[in-house]
Amino acid sequence: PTPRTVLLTGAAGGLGTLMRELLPAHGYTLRLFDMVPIEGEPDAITADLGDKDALRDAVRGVDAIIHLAGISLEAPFEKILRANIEGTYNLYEAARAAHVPRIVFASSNHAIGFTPRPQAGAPLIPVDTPRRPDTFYGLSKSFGEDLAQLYWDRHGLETVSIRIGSCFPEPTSVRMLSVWMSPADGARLFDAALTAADVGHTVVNGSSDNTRLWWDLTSARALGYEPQDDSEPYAAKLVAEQGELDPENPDHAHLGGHFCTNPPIWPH
Ligand code: NAI
Ligand code: 15L
Repeated sequence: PTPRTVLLTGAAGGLGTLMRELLPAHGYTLRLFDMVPIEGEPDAITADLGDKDALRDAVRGVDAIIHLAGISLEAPFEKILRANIEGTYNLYEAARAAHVPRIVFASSNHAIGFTPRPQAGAPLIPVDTPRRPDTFYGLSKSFGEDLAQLYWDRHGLETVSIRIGSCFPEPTSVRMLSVWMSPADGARLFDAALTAADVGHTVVNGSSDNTRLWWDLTSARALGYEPQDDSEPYAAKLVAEQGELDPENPDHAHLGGHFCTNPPIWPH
């Protein structure tokens, strides 16, 4: 059956706010969860992913979960460990205990961020490319994908792991022209991930059908995703401001962009 009531974790964040606006039109009723309160949403659950009692109550009776909550950029390892690694484990345990059949996991391009960006005419990055996290953040997404595989193999809990490129209202860099996912395409991909039959654990690359695409969208399309948008209308302005990507610039060499070159944030 088509899932209707969906728990949205990370509902207060940038992507969560966009999906709160867009997913109801696809027929979903959302239950909202975030550690920060959401203005105008008195029924939202305000709790941390470390709060197992709150998670047990939050997952009760939902048809599926979209898991966005967590640290969305590089941070010290201990913080990533708590929010993204332990937090995602806590959510999966709550879902397993409550027999929630499916989770859509917000993975990231940074799980494979050290993959060289394809040069013009080269094959697109396939979804089964080896994991090459570019940060502790990307490592936590790699963990989440493996956790999802474990919960499918052991417990029959399905997941679609979406390696999101850059989902913002508009692309803001030349790199983003290649990995941008328009919010409307984001909602289409979440909808496909929630409704496709028999996904087991499926990993997909998540972006619009950009002219300058770097990765392969075949596994996303196999879920029924039909992207409608392309970043190219934004290209002339961004290229005029920033120039084309420079093959000699290490910030431009990999899928993960400057995540690969920013000074590491070591544990402390
Ligand atoms: P964001 O940082 O705007 O939102 C994350 C939300 O999670 C925040 O509202 C925050 O309060 C909440 N959160 C953080 N730690 C929590 C905890 N321990 N317990 C409960 N809530 C907690 O990030 P954004 O951009 O909305 O991304 C959402 C998800 O999608 C993240 O998991 C991010 O890693 C992933 N993603 C997003 C991309 C994008 O382009 N926006 C690209 C790739 C992945
Ligand atoms: C991500 O994983 C981040 O959560 C988001 O803020 C962007 O930085 C995005 O990747 C990106 O690579 O542009």
